Formats: sequence, C-alpha cells, structure tokens
Amino acid sequence: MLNDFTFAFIKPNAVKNSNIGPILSMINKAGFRISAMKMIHLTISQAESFYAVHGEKPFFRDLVKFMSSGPVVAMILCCDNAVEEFRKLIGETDPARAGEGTIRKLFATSLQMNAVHGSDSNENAIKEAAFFFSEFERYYS
Ligand code: IDP
Ligand code: MG
Repeated sequence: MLNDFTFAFIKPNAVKNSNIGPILSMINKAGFRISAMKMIHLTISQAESFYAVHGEKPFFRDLVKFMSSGPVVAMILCCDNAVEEFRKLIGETDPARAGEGTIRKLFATSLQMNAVHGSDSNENAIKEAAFFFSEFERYYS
C-alpha cells in the first residue's frame, strides 16, 4: 500500500530507560515520517481496552499493569507499506528471537517489556491510531 501509516508506541520501560531519543532516531533513519506524537500515561482501563484482544491470555493482567505503570510515547508513522516496514524495524515479539539491529533487540528488557508496539495490520493501525489521536492531531497521511 502506498503512502500509508502504522500506529506505534514506545513502551514504559524504554521511556524510563531514557531510550525515547535513540528509538525516534532509528524510526526517522528508517524513513518514517512522524504524523502524530504524544506522551500519555494510560489508565488500567485504557490499557485493558487497547489489549482487549489478549484478554484471555495468561499474561494479560501483567501486561495491563506494565502498560499502565508509566507513560508511553504514542505515534502515527507514515511511509510506504508502513505496517510491514515497521514490524521489520522492531523485530520479533520475543527479543531473544528479534534480529540484530532491530529496536526490540536493542532496547527490550524482557518479552513483556519489549520496548515498542507496532500494529499488525492496516485494519488495526486504523483502529489503534483512532484510539489515541483525533483527526486534529495528525499532520501527514
Ligand atoms: P506484538 O506486540 O509483537 O504484536 P502480541 O502477541 O500482540 O505481540 O503481544 C502483545 C504484547 O504482549 C507483546 O508485545 C508483549 O509485550 C506481551 N506479550 C506477548 N506474549 C507474551 C508472553 O508470552 N509473556 C509475557 N508478555 C507477552
Ligand atoms: Mg500485536
């Protein structure tokens, strides 16, 4: 897909570890334009809504606790084939399996605290972007 976008956030562990700057630098160097960005501390109920698809998983409660433990930096990122390109840049969910030079390989502290989120489909990118941002907070498409 041309000129499309994905939704991403920098997770609380990477924010706490002062890795916002290095991660944004990698995102820009990889050719993404930042169309929207904000720092936000999710409530437990907001984290539950965002990860509702994982509601039945054994790691759900801990994930929600982690995701509401501190602020995240939420973003809408634009480039051609954005969803797929961003998933390549961040690497596998489990940092032990993530490729060398990927964001998760470099900045994850565990499987749960894997530094960044990236949408897994165009449909979810649209939903997740709308969860965090209004139309007035977006500057490119
Ligand atoms: P993704 O973030 O690569 O799309 P998902 O399977 O959608 O991976 O899982 C969402 C998030 O839940 C992961 O990024 C990670 O933070 C956490 N997670 C996934 N699987 C596990 C697990 O087995 N144990 C603990 N946390 C997990
Ligand atoms: Mg996912």
